[in-house]
Amino acid sequence: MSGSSDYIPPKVWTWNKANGGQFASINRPIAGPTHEKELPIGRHPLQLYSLGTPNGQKVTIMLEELLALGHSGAEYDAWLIRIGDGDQFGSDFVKINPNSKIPALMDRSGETPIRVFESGAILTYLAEKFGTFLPTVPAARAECLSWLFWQMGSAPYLGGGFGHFYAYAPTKIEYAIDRFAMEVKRQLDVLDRRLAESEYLAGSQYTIADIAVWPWYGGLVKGWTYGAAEFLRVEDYKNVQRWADAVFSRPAVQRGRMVNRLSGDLSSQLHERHDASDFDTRTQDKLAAAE
Ligand SMILES: N[C@@H](CCC(=O)N[C@@H](CS)C(=O)NCC(=O)O)C(=O)O
Repeated sequence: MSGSSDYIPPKVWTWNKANGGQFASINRPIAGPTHEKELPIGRHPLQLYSLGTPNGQKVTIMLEELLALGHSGAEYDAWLIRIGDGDQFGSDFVKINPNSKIPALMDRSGETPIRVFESGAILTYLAEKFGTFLPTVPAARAECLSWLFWQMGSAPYLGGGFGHFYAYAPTKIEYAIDRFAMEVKRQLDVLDRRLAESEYLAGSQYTIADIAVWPWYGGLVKGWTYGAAEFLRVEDYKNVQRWADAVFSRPAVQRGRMVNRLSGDLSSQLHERHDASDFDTRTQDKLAAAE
């Protein structure tokens, strides 16, 4: 097995700023703001500061689903936070999320603004505020929250573990890739077995559990993530494939996936969203480009 077996950890770890990794310029061993920066505030009750990564998509999908149900209180401004440029370390952003990660939400609908960070907390907050996508019957609610928290605990192995070492690390370390590929395949099998017995993760209803899990694991089985579809043989997970297609067929999911997105086909990127009509503008741009 190939690896960096010549490395012996020193007695005390020190911060080697030039370790060469893809995220070397933004990763730090300390928290807190690096610079003063005011965040913009739009006209809607909800102000979202985010980026269209899987963690960011969870919230924009939820907001688009709420709007599709007619909840006008879910109108939102989605501002772009460029994590590659260090926007997450700006003073105003850190006041909303002391953990300096997207997504971060400010609810300005009441007298006192309410901050919410961590995507799972944001989904739960919105589900409770609007009374939907989180079952109230105890058994179904427990199932929904179990899968929601499963996602929060599992996705770091997929993103920070497998994705990091397979796609981003400056050297390919067989031990690390092997360890995390095994875990990700185990997680896909967990989902596949659940989705063999249940239409959606929490039961027959689409809930915030599906909204949280889909951007990570739906994207993975559709071959959108890390260029790893063949390596992980994602076509084997038939029930996850069926569920991923069903979730992606929802117009709100397709809209939510576009918001704050900086990669992929240009016509699928809506860098900021301040009005429902912003999506139409995108569609018109697409049609104009095709002419
Ligand atoms: N557990 C967090 C994870 C958030 C997260 O990892 N966000 C990433 C982008 S996907 C980020 O902001 N990274 C910037 C950084 O680490 O400095 C959540 O679910 O909200």
